[in-house]
Amino acid sequence: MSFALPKIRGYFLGVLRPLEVGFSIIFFSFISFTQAQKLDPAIKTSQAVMDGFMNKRFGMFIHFGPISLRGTEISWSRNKDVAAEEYDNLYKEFNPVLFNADAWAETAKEAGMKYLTITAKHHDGFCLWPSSVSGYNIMNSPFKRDIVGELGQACRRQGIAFCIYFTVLDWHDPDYPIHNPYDSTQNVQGDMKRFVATMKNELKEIITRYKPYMLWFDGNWEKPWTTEYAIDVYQYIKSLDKDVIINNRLGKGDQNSLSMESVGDYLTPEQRIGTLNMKDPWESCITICNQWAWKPNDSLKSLRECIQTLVKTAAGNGNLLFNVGPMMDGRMEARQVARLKEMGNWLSNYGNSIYGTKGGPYTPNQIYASTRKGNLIYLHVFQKTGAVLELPSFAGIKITKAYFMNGKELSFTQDSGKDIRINLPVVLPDMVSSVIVLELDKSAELIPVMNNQN
Ligand code: JFZ
Repeated sequence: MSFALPKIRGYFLGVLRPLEVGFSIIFFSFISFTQAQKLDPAIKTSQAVMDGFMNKRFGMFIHFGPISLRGTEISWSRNKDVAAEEYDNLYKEFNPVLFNADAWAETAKEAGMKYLTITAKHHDGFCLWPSSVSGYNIMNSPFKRDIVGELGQACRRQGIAFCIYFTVLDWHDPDYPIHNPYDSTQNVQGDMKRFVATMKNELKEIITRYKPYMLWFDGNWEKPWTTEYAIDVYQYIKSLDKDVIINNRLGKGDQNSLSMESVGDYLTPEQRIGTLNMKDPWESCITICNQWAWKPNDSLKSLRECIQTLVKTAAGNGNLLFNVGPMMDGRMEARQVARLKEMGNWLSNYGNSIYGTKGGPYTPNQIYASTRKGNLIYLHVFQKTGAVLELPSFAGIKITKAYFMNGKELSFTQDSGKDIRINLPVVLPDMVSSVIVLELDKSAELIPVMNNQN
């Protein structure tokens, strides 16, 4: 808004001489201007819908497209590892014949994931659905099948909420002014008005045809995209489906906060676990390997790292969108599928300590993290540092019982003014993350967040 304000100020000061009048007009025009820049709160996604989303805690992110033929990063390798000319022609060979939507949805289900987000269109502009708006789509590849549609159906069969990733920048579309993020001399005039009109038509197709639960926007940082466009698109989406959830990368501004500039419902820290936040909903997107799209022999995170990432995310009151990049033949890598299954096994034992919980009251650290629900605190212990686990106490609330989840009771002390002390056995029951349940005499949600360090 800083770009438009001087204009308004100059105009009014030139016309109206008395200073106070001038200032009050500047003030009021500023107010009305910022209001024009803001979303009508009445159309924002409801609290009930957001609560439903945040209760899910664990979802699958899928980055997939013709670039899987090269094994380099989606969109970002265009003009870098792969010449643009070559990259933009990969779709002619894109034929993932072993793609099986049910297999992907089952893998997500078995991992304990409750939602799934597919890159319908990434920054390279390729559409994984049969779009009547853009010809650069899956029907012009040898595969000729609606990957987005088949996956949406499979997710519904598995009871997984189906979500769609859609970028607001498109380095392939001639109407978009930037074609090569690495070389500004290739920037052209473009036609943002027409580009946004195209985008809205694509979104209309996506929303009416696939009924996504959530839209995961991205690519908001480049200059041609403005808050005005973001507000316009948000309003447009809500006119088609008032309940669709929208992440905060539709608007400009920091992905890690909900600011004046942000247009969207929740924060999106990337490749890191978000910080504990009891106020703003958030979702960390993190890769199971290093690259978003499939890369041969990419290093796979250990089960320990996968589980602790999920636990620390829930303990910070956030969701985890865990990314898998399927191979060029349409299958997910067996070792990644196996890792996801291991996560699902852990969740089948300890899922109650993750789904539908709130984060806190303890701030996650190297030794432990906690979640809470009703009068229970779920204490996740990652490692043992001695025979006793010491935790800062809370006032006015008593622990009535402590036990390992699905296991034996533990002795503890909670004396006023002193730390809580829980006596641990010689060996913790779970190698990756052991869960101790603390039963309280009041709601655990009454406890303020504790800034415990270790
Ligand atoms: C974005 C995408 O660019 C990335 O490919 C992936 O889809 C991820 C989930 O989201 O990540 C970013 C965002 C911003 C920058 C780089 C990667 N940036 O500003 O350099």
